Amino acid sequence: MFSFIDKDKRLIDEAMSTELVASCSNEDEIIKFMRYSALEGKRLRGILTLEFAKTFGCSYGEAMPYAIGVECIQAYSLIHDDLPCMDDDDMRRGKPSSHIAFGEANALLAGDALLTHAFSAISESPSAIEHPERAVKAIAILSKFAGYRGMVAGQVMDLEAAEKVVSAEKLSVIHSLKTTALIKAAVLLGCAAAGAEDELCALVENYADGFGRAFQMIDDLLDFNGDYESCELNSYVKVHGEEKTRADAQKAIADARFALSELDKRGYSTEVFYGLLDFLTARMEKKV
Ligand code: GRG
Repeated sequence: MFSFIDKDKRLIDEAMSTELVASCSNEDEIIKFMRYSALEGKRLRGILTLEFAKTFGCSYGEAMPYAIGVECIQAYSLIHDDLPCMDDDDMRRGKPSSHIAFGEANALLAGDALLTHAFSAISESPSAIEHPERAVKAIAILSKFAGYRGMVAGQVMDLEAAEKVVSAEKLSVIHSLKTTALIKAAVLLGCAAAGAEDELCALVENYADGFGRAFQMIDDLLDFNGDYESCELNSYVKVHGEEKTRADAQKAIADARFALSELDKRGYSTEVFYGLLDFLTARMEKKV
């Protein structure tokens, strides 16, 4: 049912593996640390980039550096998020976190190197030579949504929210910055790779908004073990309860579907994007 996800994931995995190689012996160690964390994951953000680029007329090959860019940012954020000074998690993507495997300093540096490489992947791509304005736009999008106006701001607020009870309104802002911002960046990178018009970018951003909200709610549902006492203060389930979280996730998916229907009306092929929403629903129902 989700074979297109597996196919795109394989393409991104191969491209990341080809991208992250040492060009001289000085780079061996840091490349090893980067590859350890960056060659894993579901690749949902990279898939969004590739598929929106394709929908608006750009080949997978041309769009791949943009997908690599967003996946490098994703990998860096998870390495840093796992550090003892942040969420302090020993396991990530089914294996020991970067700082457990290589020590805290090396994990910090692997994250830094992936963060900075995201911008090299885009700016050194063939697309940047042919369409420099698309690459510049993509870099502006990625730095805005991943930085202090997006994911990093969300992380700062999230750390605070882990310590004290937060209002529903504040939690919604935190999740939109911490999680939805990078998902918006992913879809907008696909638009930028294809040089899509602003009107289309706005519709696609609406899709990402519903997708991102649902994604975080479902992540919180999957983390919930049925015990509200031990549930994290900054979890959607803790603030709203399990039943409402499920209902709100369904509503957010419906909002994303509505955004797609606007693209349908304009004649674009959107089947894969409905498929990705079905994947989120299947995740919520623990079917994938
Ligand atoms: C450290 C600057 C900085 C930011 C960290 C993304 C983030 C901010 C923290 C990660 C912690 C977390 C659980 C965030 C919510 C978003 C989320 C569920 C990320 C995990 O995304 P998946 O499930 O991961 O797509 P994979 O491994 O598939 O890439």
